[in-house]
Amino acid sequence: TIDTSNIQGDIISQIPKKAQALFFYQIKDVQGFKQALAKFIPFIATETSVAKGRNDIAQHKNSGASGLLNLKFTTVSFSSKGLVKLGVKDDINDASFTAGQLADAQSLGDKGTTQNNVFEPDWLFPFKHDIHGLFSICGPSVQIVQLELLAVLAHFHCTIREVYKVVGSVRPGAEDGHEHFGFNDGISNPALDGLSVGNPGDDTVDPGVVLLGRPGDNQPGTTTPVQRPSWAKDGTFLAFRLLNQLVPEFNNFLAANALKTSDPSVSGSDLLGARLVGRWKSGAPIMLTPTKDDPALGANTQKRNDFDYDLLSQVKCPFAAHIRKTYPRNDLGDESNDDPHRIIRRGIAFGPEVTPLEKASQKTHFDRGLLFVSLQANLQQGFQFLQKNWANNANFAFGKPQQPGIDAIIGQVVSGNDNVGVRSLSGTNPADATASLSLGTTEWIVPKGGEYFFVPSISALKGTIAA
Ligand code: N7H
Repeated sequence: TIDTSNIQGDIISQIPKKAQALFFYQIKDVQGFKQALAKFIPFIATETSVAKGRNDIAQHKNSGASGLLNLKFTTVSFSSKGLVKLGVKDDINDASFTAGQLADAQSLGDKGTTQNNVFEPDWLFPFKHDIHGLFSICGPSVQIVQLELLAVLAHFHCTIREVYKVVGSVRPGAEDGHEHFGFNDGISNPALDGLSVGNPGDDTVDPGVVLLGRPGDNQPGTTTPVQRPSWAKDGTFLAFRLLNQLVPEFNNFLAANALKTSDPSVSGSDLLGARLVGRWKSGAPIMLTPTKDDPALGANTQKRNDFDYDLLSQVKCPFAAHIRKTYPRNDLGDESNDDPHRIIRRGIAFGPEVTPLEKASQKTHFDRGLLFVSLQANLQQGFQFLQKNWANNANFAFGKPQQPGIDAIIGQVVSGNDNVGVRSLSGTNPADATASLSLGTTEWIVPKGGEYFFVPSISALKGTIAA
């Protein structure tokens, strides 16, 4: 059995959140920080406290009480540089974590410039410099998470220095839970065997796909466990990506390339959007409803994730639709072949709604997008594999009658990679699967920074990191 009070919140099950502050910092005073951290441990959200919070929120709702329950959930994680700074120098055995995400930016396909053979991505300044740690604070409103962040910062006081801060929040009204392009998000995540129960169609994977040191935390392609220091058990790696989204430009592209529809009630740009993502804006999968959205299906947790793909046909869903690239289901043969490459996604939207001026000018003026967070026990098998080997690789999934092309949403052209070079995909037009659609030169998702973090267990915080 696994002690869920030893595992930080948001890993096994999602923290109930309407807003989330992410605070990136450097550690200035190691001893002072360790002392402050030791005292802070009882206030860190765990799977157990999150489960209790979720119950309290449900009871509050059922009692008919007004307003949102004022519950905050803080979690802590550290970059490789942060662990070293804190004197934790054992090899955790994940080369990508140790190198940090900046070293990875070019191979992920992020744009940038090369000078004297050194690649510098077009990231925000703070992400091009050392980040040691991350506080994440989830709560029922932007104001409440901001206030809670002030309290956390007062506690750590001058032991740390801010590097970057961003506050995400769910979008207003009916857009709650939808990302900025308008699509319902957070629908499909794997369940962890023995720890969580999914909805029909959610895959159940070994706990070690996410938790270090648990069954399934294996060397790629083997059943040999990865060697981890004992304190790393029940922690996970967090891949953070600050992803701007160019919403008016994306909508403009959909309108300019609108598909012909047989049903006059369906807009051709909505159909194209759905085929690029693999789901309609409601969340209904196009495999189950290929010609028009079905909002009741999009809201039906028992049905909306329960489907497979047509292995040799793009009529219902393009091979390179975003959700097909990032979780190919039966495209990989036996579904267990996906297992090492499953991630838990816990992102949230950030930035304002599109303004009338932006809509009219079809040009983004304000930063908005996704604070992408994925959790996995192995960064190369998880986040990186999805981005590099699948999304960016025009030939994936292999063995299809047409070359799939790159992931229509997150695919990035990597220079020097033979498999890519062209931002296009096939199968977007259900009437002609062989036709290829050029996505043009404007990438609608613009990486602005990121880092890899380790989310330790409570016992690792007590016995190793704060000690
Ligand atoms: Fe994606 N989007 O709005 O288009 N994603 N994603 N993602 N994504 C998913 O099924 C989106 C990104 C995955 O299990 C949905 O829960 C946007 C990265 C995976 O069938 C939508 C951005 C990576 C899944 C979006 C973005 C992934 C998934 C459908 C960036 C990994 C589950 C909702 C701004 C490298 C697939 C759902 C499955 C689903 C969108 C980023 C991966 C709507 C806008 C960087 C594994």
